[in-house]
Amino acid sequence: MHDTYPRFLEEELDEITPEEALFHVIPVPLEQTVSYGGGTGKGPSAILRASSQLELYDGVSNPSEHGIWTAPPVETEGPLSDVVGRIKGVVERSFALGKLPVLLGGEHTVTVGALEACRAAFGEIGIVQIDAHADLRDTYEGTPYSHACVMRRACDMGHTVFQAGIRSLSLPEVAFRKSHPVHYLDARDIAKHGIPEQMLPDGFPERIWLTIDVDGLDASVMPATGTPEPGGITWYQCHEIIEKAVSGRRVAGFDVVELAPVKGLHFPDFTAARLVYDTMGFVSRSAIKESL
Ligand SMILES: [Mn+2]
Repeated sequence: MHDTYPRFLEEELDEITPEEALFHVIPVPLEQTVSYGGGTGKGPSAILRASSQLELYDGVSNPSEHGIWTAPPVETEGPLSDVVGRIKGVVERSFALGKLPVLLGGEHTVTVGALEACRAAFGEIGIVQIDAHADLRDTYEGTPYSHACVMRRACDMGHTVFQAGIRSLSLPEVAFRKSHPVHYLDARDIAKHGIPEQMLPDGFPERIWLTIDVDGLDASVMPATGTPEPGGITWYQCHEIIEKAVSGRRVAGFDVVELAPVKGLHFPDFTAARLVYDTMGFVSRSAIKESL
């Protein structure tokens, strides 16, 4: 069966043009470097289908008032350098319209295209990552475009990284964090001490990209992902991290990646759709608005 790509919240919202929408939802069904469990290629389609079950009210506001447009899926066949270039191009088109791209992965590599677009449009910015894994490897299984290398590429581009929820690191990644501008709030520290009032360090860039790997959440909340780790953050800790990351900052865009749907288990798909919509809510309420 072919994956279908309905619009985000298709059953609730009338179709609008890219110019009318703040949020540009961009499905990127990339699955090429997966190293453990597969299925991330089906993530974007599952999120879009599950989004039809969302309520427009997110508990605080109606994020859809700002307009949500859904792009056709990005072509993800072919060499990864080409795929990353296509993602960069799509994100740049959203930036050119003054809009906020929302990428649906797909494996975490999709973020590399977005971060290249950020660099071209805005220069060096801050990257806030929610994840179980540091993703700071230089190469993994022979490619620099592996999902395990995404934040290393961000550092190569000169972006400043803040990572939250991490609980899986290689020894070279531990060393890299000490010698580069990588800030972190690991899952172990969140479990012990919670999330500090001032979460991002002094001097962290005002403009950010938010990248949410769903495996940052605990597996009891999010079992549908390829490389699970025990001891993840809760749903409301995830909310708190997102809110503290975007409050008073300029949000270039965000992505939600690494959902690997499990046949017959639909709650994780809905959880991912809700995460996308709730993040739109935090961004539309708390971020500095440039393009509303
Ligand atoms: Mn991860």
